[in-house]
Amino acid sequence: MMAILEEISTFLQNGRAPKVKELVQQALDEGIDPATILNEGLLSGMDIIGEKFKNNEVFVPEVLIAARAMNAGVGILKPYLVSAGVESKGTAVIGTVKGDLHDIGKNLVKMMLEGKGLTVVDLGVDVSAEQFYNAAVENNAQIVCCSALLTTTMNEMKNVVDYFTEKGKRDSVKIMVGGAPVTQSFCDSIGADCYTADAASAADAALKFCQAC
Ligand code: B1M
Repeated sequence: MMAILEEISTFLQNGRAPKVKELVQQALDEGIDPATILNEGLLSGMDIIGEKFKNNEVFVPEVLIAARAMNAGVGILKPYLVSAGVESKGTAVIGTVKGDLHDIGKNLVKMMLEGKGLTVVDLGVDVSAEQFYNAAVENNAQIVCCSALLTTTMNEMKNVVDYFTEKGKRDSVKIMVGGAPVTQSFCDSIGADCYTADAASAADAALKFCQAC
């Protein structure tokens, strides 16, 4: 791996947001591809923190400051990853499901959707089925994107699907699901429309749905 990407990963793990920003900018100036900086610098650092968190080598405060550094780095990359579409190709509502506060992956999905020219209504974290439903109706959205990072909260996605069914609106939106514990078979079992493993594939799938509308 290139030295600067390793440095980005290390400073991210140490939660050094200003240094991460500076290095991401430097990597861009050196002509390194933004997706490479994201995957091999920022996300690789976050992966290492995740492993350490799992093994009780670091704890919530360290993970939080690493997440803050991650967001700072993504902020610098955003204009390079998102080429603003002139005309909106469709509308998506996005959020992290009820009980779940993880938003880094959700923010990446949002960014990639915007990069494909979709209008995105971001409901943030801890979003209930009713909030997803109300926002979809108010904004006339074609797509609802649910993110979950916990095995305990992913089941909330079933409530989202069921809520749209109860309200008689299930056929007018595509419900997309994703996040680390989510799988294709889970998606099938709750009756959602689409599972994708990463943010870029989510954006591709969302665009296809909008084009088919
Ligand atoms: Co938490 N956490 N966390 N955490 N955290 C995990 C998820 C965990 C796997 C860590 C571990 O034990 N190894 C574990 C979950 C275990 C499980 O359920 N199986 C865990 C736990 C247990 C917890 C707490 C319960 C800890 C505690 O308090 N005891 C607590 C829960 C709080 C809550 O939500 N109610 C908690 C808290 C936190 C912090 C607040 C400290 C912080 C979140 C900060 C924030 O998001 N602003 C945090 C973090 C950062 C993590 C890890 C380290 C990193 C998550 C992350 O951002 N990854 C994580 C360990 C890990 O994943 N390695 C962990 C990077 C991000 C880009 O990936 O979100 O997966 P991800 O998104 C990917 C794909 O999944 C996909 O696209 C992205 C990549 O392109 N994707 C979609 C995501 N959403 C999608 C939607 C789509 C399609 C694709 O379509 C709609």
